[in-house]
Amino acid sequence: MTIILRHHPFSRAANVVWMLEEVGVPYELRYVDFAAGEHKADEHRGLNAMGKLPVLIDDDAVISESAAIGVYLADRYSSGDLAPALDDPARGPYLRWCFYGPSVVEPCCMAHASKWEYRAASAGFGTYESLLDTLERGIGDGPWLLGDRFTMADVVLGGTVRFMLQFKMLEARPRFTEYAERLSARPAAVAAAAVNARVIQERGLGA
Ligand SMILES: N[C@@H](CCC(=O)N[C@@H](CS)C(=O)NCC(=O)O)C(=O)O
Repeated sequence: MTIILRHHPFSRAANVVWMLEEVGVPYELRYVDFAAGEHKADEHRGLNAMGKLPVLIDDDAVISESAAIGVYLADRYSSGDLAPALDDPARGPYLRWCFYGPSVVEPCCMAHASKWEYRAASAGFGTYESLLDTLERGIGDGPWLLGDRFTMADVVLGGTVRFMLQFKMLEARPRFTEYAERLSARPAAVAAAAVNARVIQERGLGA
């Protein structure tokens, strides 16, 4: 069975295309028309009750949540390479960075951009300053989150960093922008950008 990605190029599904290109497995895109509300229709809600993209279907496995999709793909198709093996000590920091995107970076950047008032000690994502400093320290001298070793954590968290920088929701510290440039230069990221651009053109979604 070919992997199916329910996709729209202006959604987090665009980053899942990059995940698939890194893993190197065959896949098909199923366009979900946001403008027509297809993501809120019964067919899609049956796969993800949130009515959101992305959703990945791999035979009997149906996975939503971008970070979960990345972890799934790396474990299933790139164990020991894009995903450290279960008994590899690198698996700890790997998982930490995979979860750091959705649990800290996304809500914290949103809270900062929207000027939410909250108690940082109670909110799991803490303060914006601590996020910036933690991320900067995590990237360090790079080139990747695990040093010389590129993993799916770079696609999961790196995709979020690229998005937040693009929409100016993350302070453009040099370590962040240089990391984003390294990520964008990866052949799989270039291939994914071409796939997403093709869909934009085919569907007449360009400006
Ligand atoms: N936590 C989810 C977020 C999914 C999400 O918010 N998707 C957006 C597009 S990037 C969406 O489908 N929005 C349409 C809507 O909520 O109506 C993930 O990481 O996959």
